[in-house]
Amino acid sequence: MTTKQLLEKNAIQLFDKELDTCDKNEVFDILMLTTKELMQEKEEIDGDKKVYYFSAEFLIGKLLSNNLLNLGIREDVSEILESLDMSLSELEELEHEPSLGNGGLGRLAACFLDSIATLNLNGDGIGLNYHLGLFKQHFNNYKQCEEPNEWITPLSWLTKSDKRYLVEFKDFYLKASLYDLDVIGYQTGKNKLHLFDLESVSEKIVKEGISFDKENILKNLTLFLYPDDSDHNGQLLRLYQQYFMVSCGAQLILDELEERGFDYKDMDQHVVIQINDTHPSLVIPEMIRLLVNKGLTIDEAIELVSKTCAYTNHTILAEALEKWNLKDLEEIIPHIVPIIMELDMRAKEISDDEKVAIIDEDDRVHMAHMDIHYGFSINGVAAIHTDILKENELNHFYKLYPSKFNNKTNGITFRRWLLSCNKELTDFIDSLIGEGYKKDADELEKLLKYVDDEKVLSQLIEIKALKKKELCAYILEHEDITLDPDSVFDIQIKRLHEYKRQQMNVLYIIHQYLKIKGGYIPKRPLTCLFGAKAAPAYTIAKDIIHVILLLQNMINNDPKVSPYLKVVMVENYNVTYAEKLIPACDISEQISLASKEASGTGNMKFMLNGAITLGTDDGANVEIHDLVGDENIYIFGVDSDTVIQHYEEADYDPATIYEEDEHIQELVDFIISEEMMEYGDKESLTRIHKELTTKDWFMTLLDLNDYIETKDQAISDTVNTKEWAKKMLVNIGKAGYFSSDRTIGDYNEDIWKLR
Ligand code: 26V
Repeated sequence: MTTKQLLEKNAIQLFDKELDTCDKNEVFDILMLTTKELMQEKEEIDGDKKVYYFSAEFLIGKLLSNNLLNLGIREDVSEILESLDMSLSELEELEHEPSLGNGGLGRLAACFLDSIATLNLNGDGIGLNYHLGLFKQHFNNYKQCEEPNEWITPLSWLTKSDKRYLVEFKDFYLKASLYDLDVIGYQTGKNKLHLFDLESVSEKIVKEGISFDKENILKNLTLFLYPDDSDHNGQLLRLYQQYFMVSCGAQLILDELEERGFDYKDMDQHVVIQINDTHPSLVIPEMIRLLVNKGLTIDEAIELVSKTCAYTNHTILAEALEKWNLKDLEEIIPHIVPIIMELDMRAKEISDDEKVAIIDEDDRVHMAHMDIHYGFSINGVAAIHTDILKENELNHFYKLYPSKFNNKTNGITFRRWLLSCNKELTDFIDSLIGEGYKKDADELEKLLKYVDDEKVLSQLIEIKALKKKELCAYILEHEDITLDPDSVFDIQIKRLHEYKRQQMNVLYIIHQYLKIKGGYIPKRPLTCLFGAKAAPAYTIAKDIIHVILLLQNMINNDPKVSPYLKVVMVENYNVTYAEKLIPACDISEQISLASKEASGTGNMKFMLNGAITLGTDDGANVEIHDLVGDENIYIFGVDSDTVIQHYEEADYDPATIYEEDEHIQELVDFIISEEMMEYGDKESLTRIHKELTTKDWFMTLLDLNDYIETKDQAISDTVNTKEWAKKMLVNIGKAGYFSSDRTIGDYNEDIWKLR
């Protein structure tokens, strides 16, 4: 049957109507069902060895357009919809975005699933089906409020499987159910994302905002991703979630091993478990326990699991490296404790250095340490990050196990971050270099021969202008703010965290505002866009959002300033929003304190869409810098060695900078000025002011002057459109390295060895 015939059949089946008499909502349902059916028909990828990617997050984004693209029928469907006077993009608006992730870590997992399937590798994702996922963000009174995010609709991509798993806790068992999502590769077969769930969970227990009874595990277990853990019950709930996920995942692996006809004792020949950050680390003791139950000796089980598990580290921030109190483990999963103690004892035989202990003197269990002792591979996510792990943060481990350490620089799937979100640029690239780059991203380099071709350069500028206009329309509709599409679009979109330094961007905006107030007329107007969610219990991050929203109100409503400067913080930033923002960006803000951003992946998405990076030599920015050269990137700030030295010597003092630099003082003090206090919350503004002038743990003031100067330079360079377009072209041409197909190829080559 042709796609059209399938749609017509499903119109009758669902609504007992002819396709061309259906309305938009009906056509959406018909299209969803048809796509799902076509995906079900796809052949499952198989192979002797299989990777299981364990992750607390899978930030998969909307799937309709992506699935159509990978099935190879997107153009077909677009034409059919046009004949019905509808467009794919308006139908996409009807899809709810799955809310199963928080930031880069979760989005990376989603890109990886896409690439694993595209490379025809046998590999599934393992995670949880959070009913309300990450909270939905609202702004009220210039502050972030959190609401439940109901994303699961009756007709969704999830398919309930008939598999059930029993998970043992101290005083009870829970019966898990399983929901599967098909993951289609680009013109290849399919894998699965397995999301475990608990049927007794109920959204009804959610009270005001996102508060709920944290002790009612039967009803709350899979409600939220990262439930508030600022109290003990919240911490225990996260532990319940983690163990539930890994126990189900481990049981699924063993079941599949048996179904595939393999002996448990050969697990390492047929299975790789990739542990995405430490949230799934309990899979190590759980798998050992299950294997012992199957009749293996503890020695055999430990050896086998150690040859099966590999760990990816995504951060050097100490507060994100998880440690569980042994007492809490005893309270929830006592049957796991003797295994962890055994693992700890054996690790202490290898080294008695407290720094590499699994259980420390305070009886806390260090999850990353367990991963490193009992995993066969430890990787960082960008070259500089892996170097810092080896030389600093995990140096003691590196000395013990040098050959376990390796780097896998992150990547992004070009299917979503170019082909889907920027069709105009995609078509233009196709017309210049053909379509080979869609399977082999390195072929983008062929673009470089056009670096002096004026027609090509002006076409690039035109496409950017078009995407900016589209974004303006979207922002007008969703935020009710009118923007100037001819202004420079400067964008910072990422989780809100002090180390990412949204506060530094804020100080630049104040700098620009005060200059314009003083009579300065900029050569080009500037639009500063932000998108970020702050963790609900992270006070300073919420203070930063408060400052941004106050500035937005003050600046956009000031007739003297707003023709030259506008600020927008978009509400509920998510994957869908990113897909609109990234193609429209001129300047990509990647301004973390050097050494702190493990990789970043937004930086890659922006580059691929022809934005120029303004950033520090941190994370994957370093590799972008190497690839495009000094001419095509704006780098500022102290380097990671200097930062690490400041921390070691504890000699950074923001108070001195604040006192000695009048301009910096003026900018920082503006935060507590009368203008800001008029609508602002005094407590919040005073707190962030104090933080910057006394602690400034992420050295904002140290890099501020260099940032202002470099950003001014970047903005003024946009005036020379031809030169700017050259930079755009070089960035696009050099982005091939950051395809997640390359990254997954590297994982497979060095770690998984699937074929
Ligand atoms: C850790 C924790 C620990 C306590 C519970 C809440 C929570 C939430 C998230 C995390 C993970 C932080 C690690 C993370 O997201 N890292 C990001 O990973 C990206 C993909 O590798 C990378 O591009 C970003 O630079 C890095 O910040």
